[in-house]
Amino acid sequence: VKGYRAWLQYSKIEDKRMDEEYRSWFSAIGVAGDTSITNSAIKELSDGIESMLDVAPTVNVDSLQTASIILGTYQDIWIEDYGMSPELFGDLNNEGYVLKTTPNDNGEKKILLIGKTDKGILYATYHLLRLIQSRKPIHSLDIVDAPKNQFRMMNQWDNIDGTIERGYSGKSIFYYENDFSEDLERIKDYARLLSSTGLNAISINNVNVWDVETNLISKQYLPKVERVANIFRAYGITLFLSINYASPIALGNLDTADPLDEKVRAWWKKKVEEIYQYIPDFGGFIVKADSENRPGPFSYDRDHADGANVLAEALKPFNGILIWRCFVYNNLQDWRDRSTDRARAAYDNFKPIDGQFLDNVILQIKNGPMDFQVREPVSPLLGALKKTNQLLELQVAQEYTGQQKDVCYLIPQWKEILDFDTYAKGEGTKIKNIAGGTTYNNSNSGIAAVSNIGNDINWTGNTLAQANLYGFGRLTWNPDLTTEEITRDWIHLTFGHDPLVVENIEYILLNSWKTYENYTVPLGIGWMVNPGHHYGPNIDGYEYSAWGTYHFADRDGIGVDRTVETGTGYTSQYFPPNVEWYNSLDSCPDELLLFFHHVPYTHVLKSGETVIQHIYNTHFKGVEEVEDFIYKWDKLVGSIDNRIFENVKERLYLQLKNATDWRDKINTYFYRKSGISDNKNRTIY
Ligand code: BDP
Repeated sequence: VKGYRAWLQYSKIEDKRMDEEYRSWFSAIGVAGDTSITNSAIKELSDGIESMLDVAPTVNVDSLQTASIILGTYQDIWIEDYGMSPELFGDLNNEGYVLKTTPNDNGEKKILLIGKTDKGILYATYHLLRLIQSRKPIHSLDIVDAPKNQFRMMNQWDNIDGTIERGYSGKSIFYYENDFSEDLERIKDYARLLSSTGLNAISINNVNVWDVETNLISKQYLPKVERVANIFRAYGITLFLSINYASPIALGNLDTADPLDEKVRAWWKKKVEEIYQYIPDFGGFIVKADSENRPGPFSYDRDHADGANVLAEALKPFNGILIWRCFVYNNLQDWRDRSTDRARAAYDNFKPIDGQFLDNVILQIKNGPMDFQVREPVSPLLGALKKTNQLLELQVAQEYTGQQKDVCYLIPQWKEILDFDTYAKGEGTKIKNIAGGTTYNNSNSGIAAVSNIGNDINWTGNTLAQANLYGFGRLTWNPDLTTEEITRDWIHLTFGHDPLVVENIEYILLNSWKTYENYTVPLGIGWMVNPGHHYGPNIDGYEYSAWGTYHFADRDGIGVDRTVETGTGYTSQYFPPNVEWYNSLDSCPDELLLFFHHVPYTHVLKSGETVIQHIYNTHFKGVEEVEDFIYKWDKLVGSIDNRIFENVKERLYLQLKNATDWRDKINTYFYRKSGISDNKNRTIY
């Protein structure tokens, strides 16, 4: 099924000339080394080639002379024979590779896939397969590539009962009715998808660890965790688990989980030793503590550093990593008290303890200070931690961005985030440099994201949402890739090369984030969603509750004053000149205006429109744009797989309904609040 294969279609090459050209390169595969990762590479390569070119190259272990495709690490292959110097590999990180085709003057064509380690061989293999699927020439390849981020991680929010927190594409592929799923093929195919984009780490259970999931680190489940770890290992992906901070109480029968208690410390040490007996290369733990009612060190009057370090210390002898999430805020705040501001929370909690974490701790920080809204400023904590490892957290799952019913392609958003200049170490200190570890010389850093897959046949509910998963991986490997490159690649790999197909899908994807923003929440204010499930409009849904997510709309104006002088002072958490840029009404960018300032509806934006007119205009426009998406999609009937066509079409109509609902509710609400009519006299109820 095409939807299932996602971007690993390996469709038959129909163009005769191309087919012959490609074929001439693939007669025999020679491989040096025999690890589970090289075996995955060979399998992927043979299957891919056979499926695209109808040839089944022979595979010869350790006999490279006769081979036309050579796979190995730079230490296992006599690379000088092929004009490469070992120094080339000296500078390359452990996952890097060289993909090279040798000149064929003597009629001998050879493709070399040489990794610094076996992981590089696998990434080179996917690269080569991608080139062929994109119909790119391969006769004079000379590619040296390596990932720019050390951790490239996927966080599953799967529960053992098979449900997925914020899952929009069926149930878990990992668990079934309170046990592990027996469908290991599906997990393997997921590993292939992830590793083909360059991801190298995964946590396989929800960050909210409830009673049953607490047992994942017990004998009851560890053998099955091991089985899953083995699958991912063969694709270069390291397995992590989310843990319950109160495990010493829940599993160890201790009367405390106080991180400074000797018994607790000893318990974690033993527990970690036990885990490593099952999984010798276990990645480590991810922890959500003292957040949204999850237990943590605060109960014992300890801070987050104490909390994290006890675990890090236990993991240290095994080179394990402790990932501690910074999504910490008071979710029981009083909406009438404007002195607390949820946006401030991550920074206020963690900045003061910068430098107190062990070096195998990484703090995982959401991209924005609130929670994965369609538009947020970048979290000021990123870059502010100068002596602590950090991991950027994104959400591929479309919790607040249409839940995989609505199309919302997030690569443009992530590009903006990665290219944001924090000025943490002067001009040019971009988020991508911080995540990449170059800014502060972090050995442990990178990017993680909440997964958007489930057991739907096409993985992501809406087939177009596959593009977010694909793009996340590619961007995480190399944040310098452009949105257009990634988008094109994804379309070619998934749908082929029909120009109209490429053009229309590209159009829909590239415009979808802006469109989604147009018909939902204006000018960076966020929320206004239905509480709980977070789909669809409910302007005051969270306005008078304890979550800290307010818009403060009244008859005169709207927005949260986060300035230093009259507001919450949140703007001061940025480095200059960003402080001033956001703090001053004059320079604050339109798209974030209401995040930072409370203004009258008649305030004139940089665009020249008033706030109220902007609200009306964007909401009418958003719906029209969805209609346009439907028009463009309909043109593709017959040109793409019918099942995919119908799947997306059905969802586009759901999106239209949603967009209309948003438009009508938002426009009506603000019309009634402000009493100001639309200057184009469109119907507002
Ligand atoms: C919010 C989700 C909630 C998660 C939480 C988190 O609504 O389900 O548990 O983030 O990241 O976005 O921990």
